[in-house]
Amino acid sequence: PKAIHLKDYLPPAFLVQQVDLCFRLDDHHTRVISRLQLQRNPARKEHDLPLVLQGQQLQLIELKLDGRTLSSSDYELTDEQLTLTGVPDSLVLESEVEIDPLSNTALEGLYQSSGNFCTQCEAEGFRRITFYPDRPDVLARFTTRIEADQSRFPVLLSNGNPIERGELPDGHHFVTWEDPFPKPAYLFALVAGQLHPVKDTYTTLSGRQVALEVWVEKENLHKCDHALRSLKAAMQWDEQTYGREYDLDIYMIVAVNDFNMGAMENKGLNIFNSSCVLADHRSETDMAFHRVESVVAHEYFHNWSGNRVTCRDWFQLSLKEGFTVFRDQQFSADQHSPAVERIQQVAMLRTAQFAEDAGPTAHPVRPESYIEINNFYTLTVYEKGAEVVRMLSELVGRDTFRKGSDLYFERFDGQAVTVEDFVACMAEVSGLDLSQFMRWYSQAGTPQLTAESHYNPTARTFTLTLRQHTPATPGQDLKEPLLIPVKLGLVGPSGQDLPMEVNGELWGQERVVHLKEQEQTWTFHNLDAEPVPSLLRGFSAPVRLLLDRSPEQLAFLMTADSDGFNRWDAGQQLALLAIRELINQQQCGAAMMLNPALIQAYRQLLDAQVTDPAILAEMLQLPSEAYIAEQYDQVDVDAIHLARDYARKTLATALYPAFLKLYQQFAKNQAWSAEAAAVAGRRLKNTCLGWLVATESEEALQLAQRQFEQADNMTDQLAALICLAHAEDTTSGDPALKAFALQWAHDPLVMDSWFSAQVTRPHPDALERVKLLMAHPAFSLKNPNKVRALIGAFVNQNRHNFHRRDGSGYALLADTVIELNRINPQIAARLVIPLTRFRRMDDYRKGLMKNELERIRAEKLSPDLFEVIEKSLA
Ligand code: HT7
Ligand code: ZN
Repeated sequence: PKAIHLKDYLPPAFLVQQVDLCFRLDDHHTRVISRLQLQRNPARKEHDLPLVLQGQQLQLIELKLDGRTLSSSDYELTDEQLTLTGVPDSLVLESEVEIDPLSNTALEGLYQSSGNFCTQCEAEGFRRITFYPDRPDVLARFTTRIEADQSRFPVLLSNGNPIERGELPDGHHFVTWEDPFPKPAYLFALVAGQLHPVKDTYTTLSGRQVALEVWVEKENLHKCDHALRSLKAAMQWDEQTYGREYDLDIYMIVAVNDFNMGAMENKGLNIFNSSCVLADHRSETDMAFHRVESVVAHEYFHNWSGNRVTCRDWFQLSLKEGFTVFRDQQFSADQHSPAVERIQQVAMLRTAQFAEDAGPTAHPVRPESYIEINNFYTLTVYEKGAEVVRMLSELVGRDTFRKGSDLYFERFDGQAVTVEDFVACMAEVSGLDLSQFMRWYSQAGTPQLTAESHYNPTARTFTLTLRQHTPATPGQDLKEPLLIPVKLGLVGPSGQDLPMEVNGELWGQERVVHLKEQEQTWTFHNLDAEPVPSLLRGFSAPVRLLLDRSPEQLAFLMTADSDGFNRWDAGQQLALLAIRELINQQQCGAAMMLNPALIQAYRQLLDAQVTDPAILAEMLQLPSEAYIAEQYDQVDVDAIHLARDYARKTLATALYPAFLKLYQQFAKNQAWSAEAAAVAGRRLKNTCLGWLVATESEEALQLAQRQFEQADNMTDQLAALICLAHAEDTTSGDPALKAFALQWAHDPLVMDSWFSAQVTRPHPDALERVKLLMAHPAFSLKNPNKVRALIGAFVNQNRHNFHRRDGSGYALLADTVIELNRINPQIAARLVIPLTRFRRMDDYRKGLMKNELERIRAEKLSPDLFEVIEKSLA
């Protein structure tokens, strides 16, 4: 497979005005008849460029040019494309191909899920449906006629509006859909099957009625209300916040069980992984409700940021994804607690995205080359991309950002554009020079930000020096300084924000400073006592902050900082400090002793009046093993696990009565409600239950057992199940696991949680459980949700068991990846990632991991897996 480079971009040689498709659906022999009206692109003046259409796994039946049937000597056909030379400037190309949807386990193009037909065309799936210039800068109007057996496939859906329907011979029927908006082929969608709608309507700001429909299997009809409510909230929010109205008369969401990612924003016909649409409190947790709301909103927001204005090429993926993630994050912050939302986003970014940025597959937010674009739907493109947009909004200010986005949508409506086009709009409306800022798009790696400060009591000055350094990443040794917005404040001894004065200028109590050089110093005047700096408030830039702070300073900021995010972060850093001490003690062979400052800080949290249970629940989470590992160049997985576990047990034992009191307080009056206060209460209560069970007290296990039996909602039931299944006594969870499986055997989404609960347990038998459960009738390697719930959960969330010194965790992953390489290359290439992160492991494990990668490399690999394996072994 060969790499594609951004620098080689050329506009398409031909444009498509109109596409008319006809599908004759059949399990193994679907016919796709296409009629393309094509024209030479005036932007490509070169004479006689050939017409190149992509096509994969298509059996060509017939090809006609301007009505004349072509013979095989009239064109060149390979496994990847169809080339016609010497064609006129304007032409009609008709093709008929046959495809085999039932054998399609890659879940790209047209395939079947639970007996229903569906499509996934982003990024390059349309070429598996018909011959087409399958690139996002070719926008065309589509009509789609679908013909199928009426009893098996009563519902036939595609993009846009239905314009005709009727009966056909032999029990068949058809529906024709017309999408008035020109779109790239990656936004095409088709669904056919036995599905049922839940309907609603939305009246837009300008008074247009939009029909809303969520299509699901019959047994899931009771799980659609939350998605519909979320959709309406998102539609209203986008009108109010970005001035964006919906443009078609109908908006459909379809839930399917087999899906490679979360959801897909096809024009007017979103297709969703059922896990991101369905939500009922008896079977889905509060976290699942939140995911449904944010994914529904995300896909809806794409209607403008992605569909109306799309990407010129796939290198610009973050143009739509980074911006849309930023938009869905803003939406969630407005619907819930902004501080809690930010804490959860950053916790994920700092572990998973930072790890990606430090690993062998590190790439810029806008990559410069790829072999398989599916490998670039990453945390860097999505989450770091959203951080880059957030920084832009911080730099230009919220109101100006809105002006910039208005300009962007207006200027580029109906076009396929670049990251430069977006940033240029922000520069134009703000008057800022954003040329240095563009480096955020082109430089990979997480910048390190070092801070040093000095207080001079005589001069009453405080100097703050910030230094930036971005470590080398594969293929990028030298990094230039970035423009880093650092939001900061100075906290005085009694906990108040101090007014800041710099060079005679009054800055107020909070300011975003622009770090542009490698090193910059600011001097603050008129300070009577030494302040504690509060840096990077709200996590104003995606950087690693390196700052020496004492446990006392951190404990102080934990209560005094006026920034909610930084209060939480001070707690995280304090816990990290204490856990690092425990790791050191182990590594020197000393007995572990938890720093009393951490116990004291937790005691203070627990003793205070609970004003915000949601924030308190976040404050009471210890840093994850993955985040702890992120702090080390050489990772000692066992020491990390033991140290964190020791910290947890010590804190739990020391503070048992306080955790119990809080648990009991929030366990009262617990009839389920969707209210924010109830959600926060459940999170706090279940956090406390986790702490209580960590002590292994009989009382705590009984509380968990009682909660498990009495719960009227999945949040409480699953939290209790996990407590029991993860308890030190390896068998204490078995009866509950059994009962749970019996209760929920009919619901595949709940069974996913059941799989995960077992394979994330800390016990040494976790790996054997994975193997056992792979043979369970509810498990299938063909279903990505199952793969993620079982193998994904084990390798990503059970680090010390995955990294067992006998290498069996690595071997299990390699075996699975080899099998998946044939079934679903996209999923295989994602699943293998933990194995590629061997560089920070000890030499022995490094050797084992590399051996497994070599074993995979010896197979006949898909381009997806080839790219990841080659990069990691380079
Ligand atoms: N734009 C979509 C990205 C996507 C995808 C979705 C489902 C299956 C395969 C996919 N490949 C790429 C999802 C989104 O970001 O909204
Ligand atoms: Zn998206």
